[in-house]
Amino acid sequence: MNIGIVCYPTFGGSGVVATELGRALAAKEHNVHFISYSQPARLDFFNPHVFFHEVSIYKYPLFEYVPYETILASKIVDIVKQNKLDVLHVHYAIPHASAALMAKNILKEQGIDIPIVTTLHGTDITLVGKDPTYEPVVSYSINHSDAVTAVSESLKRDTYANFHIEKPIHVIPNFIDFSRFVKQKKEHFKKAIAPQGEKILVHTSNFRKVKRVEDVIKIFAIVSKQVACKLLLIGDGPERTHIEFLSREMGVDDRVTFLGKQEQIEEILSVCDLFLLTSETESFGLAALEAMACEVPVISTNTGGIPEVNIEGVTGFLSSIGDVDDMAKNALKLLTNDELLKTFKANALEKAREFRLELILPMYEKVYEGLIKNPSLI
Ligand code: GMT
Repeated sequence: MNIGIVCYPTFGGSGVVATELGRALAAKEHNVHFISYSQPARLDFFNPHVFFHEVSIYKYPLFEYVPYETILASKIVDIVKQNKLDVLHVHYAIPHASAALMAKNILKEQGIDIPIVTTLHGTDITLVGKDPTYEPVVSYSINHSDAVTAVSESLKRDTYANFHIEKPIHVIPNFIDFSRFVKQKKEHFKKAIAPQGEKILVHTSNFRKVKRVEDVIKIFAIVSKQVACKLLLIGDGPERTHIEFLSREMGVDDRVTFLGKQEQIEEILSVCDLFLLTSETESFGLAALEAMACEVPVISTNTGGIPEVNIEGVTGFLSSIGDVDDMAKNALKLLTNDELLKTFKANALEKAREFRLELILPMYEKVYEGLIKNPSLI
């Protein structure tokens, strides 16, 4: 198939899923055309079946704000025609789905019918999308896409609850590529971070408010009073300066390392003992799945789709949003009992295997094939 993928190029979850999906489709010799405003973070490899088309922004002096959606729609029209795309898959509703629909209508007038698959990822529904500033366009875009997928049962429920949706929504969860995400022997690295054999806790995110990274610091402050441990913070974003300040204020900055954005997360996860995910809302929690694949159990909130990934008392523990005392208590349960920690590490890996690429990729292929062969079946 010739498949177009529209996504954000950043380290955010939707961009990562889109890129990994494209990479996997290309490995099966589908031709994959990425359309984005810059090269996606994980698209730094050569494959003869992968193509990148940059949406270049032309800013006319009259515009105070660049009409990105218009530029994107025009680019999609061009790419679909030039590359004879069979299907267009857009990740994150805003503004990708509406731009795709505009392109679809233009192409229809030229005798080309391009099926649109929209994947809802999370904040496009739970946070930004349901705001009245966006809601009518998001509802319209979902209802007029040819197929709609959501990354968890929870996100599917939220979409029906917050929007007037008449379309079926297919749940296709986030996935993990075990050829990459696997626990590696990195003893030298572990020694450098925790020379006294301290336990290593880790959090990775885009440091937005929704991640409640301040709770990670609060949990660590409680835990590190009882167990010798270190905290690694991976990622960057608007809250980082505030979090650095908080870690100094709470007197834990000597045990906290800010690693910034990292490409080889699996190498870091390989030396970690616990993953902390404190989000206010989280449609799936790809970061937790990546940790679990590297045998790291998860201490998390119980919001959104997290309970579909992190299983209470099996792969980790779940607490109410903001309940840092409970999350610290749960972390200590594992950090003070090596046998239990070992069991949870094995369980985390076993659960992560349910989301392996080989199982999830055919779900997307089935949606594409169904649309191409018989649009009315989807
Ligand atoms: O806010 C983020 O974490 C980024 C966001 C995105 O769409 O780029 O991530 C969402 O999509 C991921 C991939 O499907 C999910 O695993 C994340 O749970 C989801 N984030 C939230 O719902 C906050």
